[in-house]
Amino acid sequence: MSKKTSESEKTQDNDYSSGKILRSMNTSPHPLAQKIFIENLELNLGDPQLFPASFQLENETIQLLNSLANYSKNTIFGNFVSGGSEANILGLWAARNTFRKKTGQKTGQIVLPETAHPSLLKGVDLMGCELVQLPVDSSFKAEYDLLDDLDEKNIVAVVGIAGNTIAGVSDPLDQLFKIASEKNLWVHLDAALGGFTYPFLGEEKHLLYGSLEEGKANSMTLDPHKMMSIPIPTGGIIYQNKEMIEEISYPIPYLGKDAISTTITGTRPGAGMKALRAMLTDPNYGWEYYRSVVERCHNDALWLKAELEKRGMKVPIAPETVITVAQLPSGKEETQKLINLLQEKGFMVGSSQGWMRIVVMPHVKHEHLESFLNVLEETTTKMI
Ligand code: 0PR
Repeated sequence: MSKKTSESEKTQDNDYSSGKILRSMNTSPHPLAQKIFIENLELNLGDPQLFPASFQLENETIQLLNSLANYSKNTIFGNFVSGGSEANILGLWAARNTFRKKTGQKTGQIVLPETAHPSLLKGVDLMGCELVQLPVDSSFKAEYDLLDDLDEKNIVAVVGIAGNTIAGVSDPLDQLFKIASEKNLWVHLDAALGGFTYPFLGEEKHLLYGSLEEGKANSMTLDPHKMMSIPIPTGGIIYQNKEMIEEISYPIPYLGKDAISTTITGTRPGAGMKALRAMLTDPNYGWEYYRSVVERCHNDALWLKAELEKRGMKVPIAPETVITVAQLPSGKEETQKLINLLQEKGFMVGSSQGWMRIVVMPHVKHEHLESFLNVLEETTTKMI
């Protein structure tokens, strides 16, 4: 590639350090995470015979995460994968195969809130299951009462989202767990955003505390390349226990007796796992460092709500995590026009179902939001 081409490609791409990427759940990798990631480019977690120490470390890192975030008081099982999408597909795959074993039925229904990330729709398609979409209320939360209208004998899995893509809020998980345990349903939680935001916010018994224990979720998506600032690609899938993955465990005999693949990809990068482990165990960083980052992002999302309201925008909910959604009082179409104008000015804000979404990730600093508000004010004044 000529120097010229690579430079022009670079200038066309957006850069997190500009402070203008306000819709991404990804962020700039932390410098320590980046250093450790680069040092581990050879590492393949799909080959435990060649990388026995790292294979062991993967499990230890999953248990470390669990002990810090308290998803379960028991020993859990999990893998580092390519991202939230692969993790969601794995959760549905494990659910579908378990359903097949339990019922002898080939296929059934997967129940998802309307706010589900497209990767879950891909998962339903790949599993050859029927999609049942649940409406959400005015706070973007799923209405699980409607599960009572379905025949539980046909349900493969029900999904709950902890920190949804549109508004960063969580579905009513207590209600979901209650219905699912009465009906004995597999629950998959998509905590790609919430897995590493809720544990840092609120009381000690945060929203996901104990959520991977018996009678609650069977599987849960985590995504360290979002809030944990680990380089892409680093996702995670965790399960209540090892039994959950029995039906998706494939021995790889030519790689030795320990080689049992429980993920979609065979060759699997371990660099992200190493980077996350380094961040969690470094005396200068660790869990409390992440708490300060998440608290700052959450507080800025709350501050932004108030500032947008001062400027006449409608903000339907207080941010639970790091996303602020807003709309112009003149409605969805005008809001979409505003989003387009802001994008022309370089501010990449999110757009979903007529709402403007601002995602306050670690690369978004308070002063970036201040500049954004100035441009927003200028733009809305001209629109009237
Ligand atoms: N689950 C939830 C709740 C998500 O929001 C996302 C992605 C995923 C799963 C899938 O995760 P992976 O992207 O790791 O497979 N959420 C954002 C989205 O697609 C990611 C994103 C990234 C958005 C960059 C915008 C952007 O510029 O909406």
